[in-house]
Amino acid sequence: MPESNFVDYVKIYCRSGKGGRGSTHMRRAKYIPNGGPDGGDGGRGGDIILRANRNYWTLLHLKYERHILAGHGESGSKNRSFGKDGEDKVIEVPCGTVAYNAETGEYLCDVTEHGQEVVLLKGGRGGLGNWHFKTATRQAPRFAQPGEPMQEMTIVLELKLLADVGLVGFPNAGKSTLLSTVSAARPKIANYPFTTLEPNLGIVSYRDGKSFVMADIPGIIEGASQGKGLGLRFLRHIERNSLLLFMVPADSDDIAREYEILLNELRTFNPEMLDKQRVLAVTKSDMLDQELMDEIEPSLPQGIPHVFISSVTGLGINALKDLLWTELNKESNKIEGKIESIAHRPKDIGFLQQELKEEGEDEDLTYIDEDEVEDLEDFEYEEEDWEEEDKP
Ligand SMILES: Nc1nc2c(ncn2[C@@H]2O[C@H](COP(=O)(O)OP(=O)(O)OP(=O)(O)O)[C@@H](O)[C@H]2O)c(=O)[nH]1
Ligand SMILES: [Mg+2]
Repeated sequence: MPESNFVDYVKIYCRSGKGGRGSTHMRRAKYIPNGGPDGGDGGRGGDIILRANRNYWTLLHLKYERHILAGHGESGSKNRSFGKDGEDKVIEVPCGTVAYNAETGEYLCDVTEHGQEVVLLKGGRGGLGNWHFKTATRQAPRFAQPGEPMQEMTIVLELKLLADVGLVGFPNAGKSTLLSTVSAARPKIANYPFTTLEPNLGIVSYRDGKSFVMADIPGIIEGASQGKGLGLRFLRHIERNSLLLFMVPADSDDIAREYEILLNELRTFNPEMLDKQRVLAVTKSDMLDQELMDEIEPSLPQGIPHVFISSVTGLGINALKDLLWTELNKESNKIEGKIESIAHRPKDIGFLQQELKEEGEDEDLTYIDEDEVEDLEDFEYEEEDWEEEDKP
């Protein structure tokens, strides 16, 4: 979806800063002929941090910043002076963003609460200066520690909207109309399929100042899991909803069958979607009279609570809100638990490559900084250099 501003999938390259090297300086001053080692420690390299920010709604801003590089630590210097720490880089993302390793598909983390931070890549520690290595038998160490190396990784960020109720239905079922009736959201509504091309969120006010969030997503059709219609990519936005509201219009030939088709597409996308609580709304019920409703009632799918509604006349809207509120507040539907169970899965590598291609995110982002190549030959970095006892 290149021309859309709703960006929910982006690949970026991240690199933390390397640690500054320790200094090997020897003190030299008038009247102090052998001043001994006084080389200071190198600074810490900057971290790459992912932070949830409720002021962002999409990942659009990252499309223009594909390379995120933290600062390097500076080298230590004479007089035991510390090198300056490298600058951390914070990637601000909307709440509900999930990060994966773009090469392996490994799940890295997600951030859901405003202000929540996760260090994606740690900056290298600075090397110790030579004065740390002075011993009784080694008065003038001419070596110091190198800084720890930087880390780099290409990551995929995926936004999964956090809403309480997700709307599921064929195109034209009246999903956007319902959202506009119960919330201040103003999604586009029209009498043709696929009016909605990107998800909309609305806040539904309930009694006594209570509220919940509803997500309207593009319609689903039979075969969506094979890419028909707009496919299933938008389903990720209702993956974390604790409740799914199925919407089938009153004039459908077979409501129960339409419901089964929807269920089946969801199952193909992710079987765990079926663990969620479901409610069925028979929409556009202003086209029915009581007699017709009584006639339809027995043919409705079993084991799922239903309401006849009309966004036009307001029929059943309060009953629907009551039902949604009650279901949402059942202990078993609390969103936290569901997030754990559903979002944290690695991506299969073949699937990931396919997905990157479809999203137009398969460009190679590898980053090489010419200035830095020269640094590597200087010294070998060894893990043992970093044993705790080396520290002062
Ligand atoms: N009679 C009647 N018509 C309705 C009702 N709700 C929606 N409609 C009409 O149904 C058509 C489709 O409504 P939308 O809300 O755009 O449907 P949608 O499910 O969001 O459709 P997509 O975005 O294409 O998936 C519009 O012409 C609406 O005016 C209703 O309660 N009664
Ligand atoms: Mg719509």
